Amino acid sequence: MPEATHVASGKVRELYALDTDRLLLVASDRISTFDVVLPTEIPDKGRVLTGLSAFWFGRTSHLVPNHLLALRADGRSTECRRLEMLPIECVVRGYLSGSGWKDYRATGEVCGHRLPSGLSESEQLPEPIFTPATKAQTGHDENIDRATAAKLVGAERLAEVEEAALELYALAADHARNRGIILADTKLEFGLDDADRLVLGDEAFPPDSSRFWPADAYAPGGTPPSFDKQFVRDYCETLGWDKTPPGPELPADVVEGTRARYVEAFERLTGISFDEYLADPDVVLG
Ligand code: Q0Z
Repeated sequence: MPEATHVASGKVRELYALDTDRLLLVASDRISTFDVVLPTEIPDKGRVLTGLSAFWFGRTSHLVPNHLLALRADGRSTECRRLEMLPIECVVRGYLSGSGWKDYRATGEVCGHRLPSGLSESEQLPEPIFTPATKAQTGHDENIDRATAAKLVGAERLAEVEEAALELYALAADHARNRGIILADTKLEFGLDDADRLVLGDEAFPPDSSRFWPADAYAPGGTPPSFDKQFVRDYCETLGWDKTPPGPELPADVVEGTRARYVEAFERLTGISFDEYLADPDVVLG
């Protein structure tokens, strides 16, 4: 891609600079499970994630402006405004899972939120909570309390970010729930534009940075199946793999089943056929 300079690689995405003000985010078809990128790709996964993100950017810009400038015809690349990213991950949790469940079990709190006693794993919280985390360069993000987050971004900015993140989550979780999907939690990233205005960046509610659970299989007191990755996880569990790199190749039926789940998530959440998206990605922008 001669018109762009590569600036960063994520586990499953690449970031390029188009010029001083614009970046290109490219979502690959790579998939990770148990934090390991597998050698087998899921066809169209990057397009599903890009299309879903763009769908949410289009439907939330009245709440918070976002970095999206344009979708490319390949359906997997997003041109976006270059921001000065805030040094925290903005996690919102409506359900008690992952590191939230771990912290709650150990302390009764998550990021300084004291929660009712006796909650089960994956239980819905009385109300969604904002649980910021540090951005770890390697390894896992670490949950932090409000005072630590305020040191990183300032108390005023933190209050603004918390309000924005909670509003975004409420909108997306309500929309998803009406389509049979529980959005258990999500990780958002914000940045500042050249006038220091708060802007939503990176991705918005793709299954890679949110927990999606099928509502019809949900029950508290365990780990509900993941809407998108459950076939991959189940297959990996049959292998006795120790979850350290390299990960296993996936057989064709696991690839096909997983692709179908991604496409189903896209179609349920957007109400748009995935074929329509492939023909013209801008259909998700409404
Ligand atoms: C996003 C990331 C990826 C590796 C930087 N609008 C923006 N302005 C400035 N920086 C970013 C964005 Cl989105 C930005 N990342 C995350 C994405 C590969 C890392 F595709 N890093």
